[in-house]
Amino acid sequence: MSRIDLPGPEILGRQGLAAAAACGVDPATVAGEQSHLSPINGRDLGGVTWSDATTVDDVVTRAEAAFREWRRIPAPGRGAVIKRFGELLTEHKADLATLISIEVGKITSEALGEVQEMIDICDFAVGLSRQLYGTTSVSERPGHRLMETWHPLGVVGVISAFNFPVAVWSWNTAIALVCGDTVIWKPSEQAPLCAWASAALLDRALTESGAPANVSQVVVGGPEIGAALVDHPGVALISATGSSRMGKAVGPRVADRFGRSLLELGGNNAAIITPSADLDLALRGIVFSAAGTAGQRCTTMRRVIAHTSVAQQLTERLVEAYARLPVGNPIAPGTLVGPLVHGKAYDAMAAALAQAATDGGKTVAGGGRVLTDAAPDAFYVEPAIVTMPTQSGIVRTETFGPLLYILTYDDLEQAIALNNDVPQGLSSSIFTRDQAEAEFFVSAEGSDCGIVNVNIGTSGAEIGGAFGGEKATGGGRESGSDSWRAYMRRATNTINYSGELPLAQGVDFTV
Ligand code: UN1
Repeated sequence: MSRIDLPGPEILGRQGLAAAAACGVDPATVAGEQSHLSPINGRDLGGVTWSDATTVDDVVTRAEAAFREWRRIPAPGRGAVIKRFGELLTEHKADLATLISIEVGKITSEALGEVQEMIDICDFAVGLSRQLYGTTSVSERPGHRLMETWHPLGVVGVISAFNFPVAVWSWNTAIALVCGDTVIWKPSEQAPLCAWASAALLDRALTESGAPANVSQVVVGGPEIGAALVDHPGVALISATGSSRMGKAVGPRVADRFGRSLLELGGNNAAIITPSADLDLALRGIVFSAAGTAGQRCTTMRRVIAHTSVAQQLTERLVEAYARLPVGNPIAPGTLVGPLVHGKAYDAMAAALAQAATDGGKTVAGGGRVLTDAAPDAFYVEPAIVTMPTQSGIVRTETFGPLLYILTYDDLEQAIALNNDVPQGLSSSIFTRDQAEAEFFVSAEGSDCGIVNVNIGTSGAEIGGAFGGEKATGGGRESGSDSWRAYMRRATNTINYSGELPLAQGVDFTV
C-alpha cells in the first residue's frame, strides 16, 4: 500500500526554514552552498553552510574556556538551565518534529516521539542534577575514611547519526551539562536544520540563565569535522553514534591519546517467539520494531527466531500485516513507513535481498521500491520479510532498512545461541508466557545484549534505562540509570583524622 501525495521541494524547504526560524535560527546565517536533500522527495531543500575542519581547534578552545566557568556553577543551577531547555522543547515540539520529518523522513508520530525523548531526558537530567553522588567506604586504618567524589570531565564531543538526529544529542547534552561539562556537537550532515534549531533552543535557555558563552556549540560539516574532534586532545570524551565500522575507527584513535569514548554502534536485534507467546502481542511488537522508522533505528528488529510450532502461522500473519502498511509521505496522516534516507540505503537493502536469496532465503513480503513515478529521486520501499534456512553471513550483517529475516528453532538454548551468534549486541526480546523461559533469557546464560526485553519488541526504549550494547555495538551506555558517570571523573579520597600516619597493608616505614 503506498501513498502518493508528496510535497514539492520548495514547499518542504519553506516549511523547514519556517520551523527552524520559529526555534530561533536566522535563515540568513545558515544559507550556503552545500546541497541538502530531503528523503521525502530526494530534492534539494536549499543549500546550507558547512564549517571547515580547521575551525574545530578554535571551537575546542572556546569550549575549554567555557568549561572552566561552567563547572563552578553548582549542579542544581546547571539543572535549572536544562529545565528551561525542556520547557522550550515542549513549546517547539511541533517545529522540531517537522524538521525531523523533512530532513530524515520520519513519520510525524515518530518525529514527535523523538522530541518527547528529548523532553524526557531533560526531566531526568534535572532530577539528576541533585543526585550526582559518590559513595563512602570504611577504611582499614583507624581514624580514616574513604569516599568518592565525582567531578566534571571537560569538553564532550557528540557525533550523532541521521536516524535520531536530535534525541541522541539531547541524551548526551542534557546529562553532560548537568555534570558540568561543555558540549561540541557534530550532527549528521543529513540534518543540519534539526541541529541548529535544537541548539538555538538550548542557547536560549543558557543565555536566559546568564550561563557563560560556548557551553554548547555545533559544528556542521563532513566526516573531517568528526575526525578533528576525535583527534583533538582537548576533547575529554567522544560520544559517537553510528556504524560499527565508524566506531572501529573512532575508538582506537581516541584511546591513542588516552581520551575516553562512548560508542553506540550497530545492532542486529532479534525477537524469539516461543510456543507459548501471545501471537497478537508478538505481531504488533514485531511490526513496529521491524518496519517502524523504515527499519532505520539501531534498535530495529532485524531477525525473528520463531519456534517451529508457531513459525508458519506467525509468518502468514506478518505477511498479512505488512501488506497493510501504508508507505509514503511521512508527513501525511496515516502513513506508517516513510522513505529510506538516500539511494545508498536502498542499494544496500537491494543487495542484502539478493544475497539472502543466494543463501537460500525466500522473500515472502515486500522488498520492492515504490512511488518511483511520484518521487523518482526518493527511495520508498515496501518493508520486506525473508524466511531463511540458516543464519548466513548476510543475516549476521546489519542492513539499515526494513528487512526482517525469519529463522526457526526447536529448543530455547538453540534460539538463544542464534540470538547471540551475531557480531552486534544491542537489543533483544523474547515473547513468552512461560516465566522460566523469560527468566532464562534475561539470565547470564541468556541474551548477551545490552537491552533484553520480555513481551515487547527490540526498539523504542525509554530514556530512564541505560541505553547501549555489547560487542560490535561498542559497549557504551547513554541516557538513564547511572550513565552519567561516563561524563564525570571519579576521585577516590582517603581522609585521615587520626593524628597518626598508619600505612595501608601494614607497611612499616619508620625513620
Ligand atoms: C538509535 O536508533 O540510535 O530505543 C536510538 C529506541 C530509541 C532510541 C534509538 N529510543 O528505539
